[in-house]
Amino acid sequence: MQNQEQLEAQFQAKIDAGIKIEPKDWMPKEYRKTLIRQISQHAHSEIVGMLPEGNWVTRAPSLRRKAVLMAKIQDEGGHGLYLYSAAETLDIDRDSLIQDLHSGKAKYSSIFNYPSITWADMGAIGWLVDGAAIMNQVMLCQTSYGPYARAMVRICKEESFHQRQGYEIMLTLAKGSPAQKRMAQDALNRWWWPSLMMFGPKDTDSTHSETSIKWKIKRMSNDELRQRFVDATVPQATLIGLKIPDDKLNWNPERGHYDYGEINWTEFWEVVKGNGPCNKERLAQRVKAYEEGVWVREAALAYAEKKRTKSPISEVLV
Ligand code: BYC
Repeated sequence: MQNQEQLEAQFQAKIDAGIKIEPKDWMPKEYRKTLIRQISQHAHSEIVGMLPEGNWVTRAPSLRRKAVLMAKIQDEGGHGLYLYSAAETLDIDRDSLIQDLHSGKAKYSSIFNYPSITWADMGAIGWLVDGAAIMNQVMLCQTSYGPYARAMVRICKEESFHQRQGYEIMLTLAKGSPAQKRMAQDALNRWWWPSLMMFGPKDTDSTHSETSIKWKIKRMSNDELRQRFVDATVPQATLIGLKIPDDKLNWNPERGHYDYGEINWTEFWEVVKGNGPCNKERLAQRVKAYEEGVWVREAALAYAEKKRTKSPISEVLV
């Protein structure tokens, strides 16, 4: 019989050797807890993240734009479902995770508490929000927990299409009439800073990074990923003639990176605490959808039960 210390040493050796941890493997309680927290928050973000874009389905400017937007929103719903499934492999049931979201106990990404007020916001969300998400999620394809890493591979492929469709909306608006260009610039102005906040608090204020990096749940720190996002996105804005709303933004040849201004951390923590512009509205919409979907869940369960208990004679009679 091995003691706790030996088990932990073997676990860390596996992580260091790049061997994936699978659901039935031994893992420290804290590793399991961290994964449940992060994967479920990620799943909630995908599901709540459908709302700002859902706001524009009926008002998309063409049938093509509408079809693409609907496909994207459906993808986000699918991502939420893979991620809930990945979390369930850690011995937690989906219903309790959803209850934690609805009660306000579980977090979801701060970005989805901002309103989507013009069509250009659909471009900015795809370009910046999905762009930030990919930066983070490409790293998560290498995460140490097998089911999470595998879910991320498919999610990243879809996010990459989402980012391009958003950028294409921005490009079209930026090349359009002066009013359309203003609309694109206004969306960039409003979504830029919240997108940088998606990467989480700065490294010195991040409570989980050190352990998560040790366990290779996270492979890079919040600030490293944020910097990568800034470096990749600034040239994209320049290419379509839009200006990043940051007077301190400057290429730093010594660092080989862009320097950028200070994020408003007071705003970030207020949004995380539930006091952002749309927190209450978003949660109320999710709770309402859940309550209105009771009959669907009951019907699906009744059907599954019927299939399980079906005898050959009842099959003939049905
Ligand atoms: N918002 O120690 P830290 C999408 C919390 S959706 C809210 O650095 P960690 C899409 C953090 O939870 C994809 N809370 O934490 C969908 C912690 O609080 P707790 C979204 C935040 O976990 C639809 C505390 O602050 N992506 O692509 O090491 C349409 C301290 O932070 C935030 C993911 O979910 C925030 N932004 O690192 C379009 C990626 N940041 O839990 C697109 C998966 C931090 O102790 N998640 N907090 O109460 C992660 O990679 C990590 O969880 C984070 C934070 C980088 C976000």
